[in-house]
Amino acid sequence: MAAMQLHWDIFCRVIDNFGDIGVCWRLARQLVAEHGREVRLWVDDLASLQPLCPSVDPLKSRQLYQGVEICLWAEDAAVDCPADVVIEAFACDLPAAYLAEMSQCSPKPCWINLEYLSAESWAEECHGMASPHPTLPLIKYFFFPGFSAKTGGLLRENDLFAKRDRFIAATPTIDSLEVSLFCYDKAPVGALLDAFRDSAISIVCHVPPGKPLTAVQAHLGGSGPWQLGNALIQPIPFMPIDDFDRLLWRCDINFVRGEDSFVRAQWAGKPFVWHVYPQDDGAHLTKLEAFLGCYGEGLDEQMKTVVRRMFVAWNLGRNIASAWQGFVDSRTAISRHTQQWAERLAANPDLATALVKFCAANV
Ligand code: TRH
Repeated sequence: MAAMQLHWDIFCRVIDNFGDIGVCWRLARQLVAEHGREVRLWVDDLASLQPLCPSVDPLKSRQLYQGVEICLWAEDAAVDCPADVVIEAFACDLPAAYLAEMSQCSPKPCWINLEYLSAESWAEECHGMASPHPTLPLIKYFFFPGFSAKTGGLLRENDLFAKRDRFIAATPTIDSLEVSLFCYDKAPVGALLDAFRDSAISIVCHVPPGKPLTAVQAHLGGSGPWQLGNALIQPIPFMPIDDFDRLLWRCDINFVRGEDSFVRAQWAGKPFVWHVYPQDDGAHLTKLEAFLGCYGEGLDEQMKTVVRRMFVAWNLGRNIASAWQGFVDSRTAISRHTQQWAERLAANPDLATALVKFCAANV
């Protein structure tokens, strides 16, 4: 029986937005809470973690929070004694000195490259692939999150559904349709707001700060809140990460983006619309189609078309009014399907558990 790999280092280089750090924070916290690991989370930009975890002090180079040792990954940071498992998040490149030290360890640390989430089939083919370092006696393994048992699965805390269901049961509903709007600035927000304005049902739309609110303000002017016909467009503050889950659980329809909020909306079991992180070469549209292909399983052809039209309209910026009308008219059926989808996904091991098992098998 391999010795328990107690010490884990997670390295996170924040590219932009919040998803990189959101994913790494969730993983670090879960490894501590559910797997008894001692985790150091090395982050090059603590200011990006602070909005998600307000108790984190962005000026402290080392701090312990929720059992995780949060370390500022400054270029000259002395990253001492490599851990038993080293997670290089999103191919962020480990510090050269740390890599050299890893090569001196015996046994060698298990070195994981945690990849971005994709529903594309190549993620299954590449999941678990070993890549020997060109000059050092080290092997890096590619670990792909995903929606099937042939991948590393998705981040999911073991009490997530119970917490969700308790919250929903205890939260009074309002007469209006509650919508959360978390998107990139290139989303066709103006067209969506026009559709909300013309809506026969009353809507409350919650708009977080940053790119979503900027896009709303560009269309409506001023700083809000705004009453557009039956729709109240309500700016909200950026929430701590667990409060954001509760927003997704409370709303009837969630517009989400990137990777982490995209996954959390699926766990919420409510209709959601995904704004894919835009890529210049259009690769994000391939990611979108791949996801629609697997999420659509179990939906009848008419519903598949309704969902696809909404996702494509939102990502391509056209036909929003008609796509929205079809989507909102079908929200009950889509909600039922999304709950079943979440249950299906939860039948796979969660990503943290899959990682622990993979690393134990690749000491
Ligand atoms: O912020 P994002 O656009 O992050 C993106 C994606 O991760 C993308 O895959 C990556 O390539 C790019 O960064 C560099 O979207 P995402 O992934 O949803 O991450 C947002 C995080 O912010 C998520 O963990 C939820 C959290 N959040 C809060 O905690 N509170 C809030 O109020 C809001 C709006 C978000």
